[in-house]
Amino acid sequence: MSTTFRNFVDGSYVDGVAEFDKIDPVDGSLVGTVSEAGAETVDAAVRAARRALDGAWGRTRTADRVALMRRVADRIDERFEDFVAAEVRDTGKPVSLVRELDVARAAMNFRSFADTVASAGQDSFLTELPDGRQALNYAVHKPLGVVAVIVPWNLPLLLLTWKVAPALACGNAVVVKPSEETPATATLLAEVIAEAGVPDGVYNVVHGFGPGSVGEHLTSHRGIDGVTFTGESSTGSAIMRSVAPAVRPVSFELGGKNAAVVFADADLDKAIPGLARSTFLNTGQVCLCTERVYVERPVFDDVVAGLAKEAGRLRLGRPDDPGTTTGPLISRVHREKVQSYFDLAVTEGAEVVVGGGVPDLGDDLAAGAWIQPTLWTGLDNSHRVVREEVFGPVAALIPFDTEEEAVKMANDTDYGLAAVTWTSDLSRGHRVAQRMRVGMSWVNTWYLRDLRSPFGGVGLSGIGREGGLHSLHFYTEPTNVCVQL
Ligand code: NAD
Ligand code: 6OD
Repeated sequence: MSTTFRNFVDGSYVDGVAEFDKIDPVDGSLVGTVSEAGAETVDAAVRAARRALDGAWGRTRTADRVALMRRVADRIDERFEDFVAAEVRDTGKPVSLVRELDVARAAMNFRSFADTVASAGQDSFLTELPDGRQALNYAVHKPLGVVAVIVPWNLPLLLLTWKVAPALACGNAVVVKPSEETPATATLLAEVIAEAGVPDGVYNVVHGFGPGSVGEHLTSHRGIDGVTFTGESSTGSAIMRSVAPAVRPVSFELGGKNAAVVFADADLDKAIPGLARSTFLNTGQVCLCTERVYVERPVFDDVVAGLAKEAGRLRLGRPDDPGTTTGPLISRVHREKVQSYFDLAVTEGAEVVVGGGVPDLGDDLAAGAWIQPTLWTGLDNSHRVVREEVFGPVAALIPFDTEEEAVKMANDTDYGLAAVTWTSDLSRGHRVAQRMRVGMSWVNTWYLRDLRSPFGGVGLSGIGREGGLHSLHFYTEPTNVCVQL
């Protein structure tokens, strides 16, 4: 039976103005039909969100919202396998990965932001004037309002809930636009949020594309009070232009061209599997993935050989096969982009250590979006494939001779999202990690998360930080109250 993913507005599933197909990247089969929202659907969603804020939702106590967020988390746990199935169908990721990462984090996002909001304090100041008068200054933190939440396809539920959980915990109402590639989990979350008791109009979903479609209708709507967005840097620029006339705040988590630096003193038994994980996890489709690996010259050949061996161990296959480690890319369109970088790398003089093409996985999977994990040597920072985000399972390995040179090469990028330093020298680990011009700098690990920590990027990688209290800063507007005593 074919599924239709419908929009969710003011507590009901509604049709939009057109339909498009959602294709399974595993084998090219039809997952279902998506109901594309029109400008009027977006308008209805924004108005519903405003009504919710003006009504009972706008008067909820923090403690009640915290309890609701915990109920949403519990309900996600109860419907865990439904979310897993939906995410797997949309993305083609291995089931094990979706269980461990995507769906587990969705519940954790709601619990973590419930805790953060429950325990958040605030500053107050006793102001003393020269003439002896005193005043008490404090701030009330009000919800930002109607928040547009626009998310990509690579970690659809994880990234959606990373934004929806703090937004709702702070008392906002949201209009969510999932990626056109991954409509399923945002739609299912609507059911779960309603079942948990969140009132109508607080969580709305509009499906469709970006430019000239739902994304643009939403970001240019005068009824929204802010935009939180995760996706490509160029989309971030377009959204900035769209919200500029109304001067709305934005929080942007954008692209990356992340570096790993491996010093000769690193424990290679840990560094090489660590590099394999940071390069190939989710078929390289994590914004934090490593695409540049700088290796101290004495261990360069060992690291190249070790990482190539790890790449050879990856098993591409159907999501429900327990042996599968690696799924397809999200779509044939994205594969064309990745393949264009494969061609460019060769033109730019790369030596292809492993991969570089499309695997033959048999007739069943021939219509999928499969790609080979790929490693290059023979490139440097002047090459486009070392400067532009590929967003696939690829890395260029480049030797270095001094710590100074390694830091300089790692920081020689327009992006600034994440970095990894592999070393056994603790002082060097701290020193190099701090010098990285990025939002997140890991040492001897990668993508180890504490949801209270600031998350975001510098340069082309974003604006602002989310996570813990940083999220609360974006999703609330403080009003300073000054009372003369
Ligand atoms: P994308 O920018 O193409 O799309 C993201 C979302 O924006 C989608 O829902 C899309 O429909 C929408 N969109 C596109 N154009 C729009 C417009 N003009 N107005 C409003 N909405 C618009 O990104 P993608 O291809 O879905 O995701 C991959 C990109 O996301 C990569 O660049 C990756 O690095 C980045 N990303 C960054 C982070 C982070 O935390 N920094 C996390 C995940 C992904
Ligand atoms: O783990 C997170 O909270 C997060 N925002 C991850 C982003 C990954 C990018 O693809």
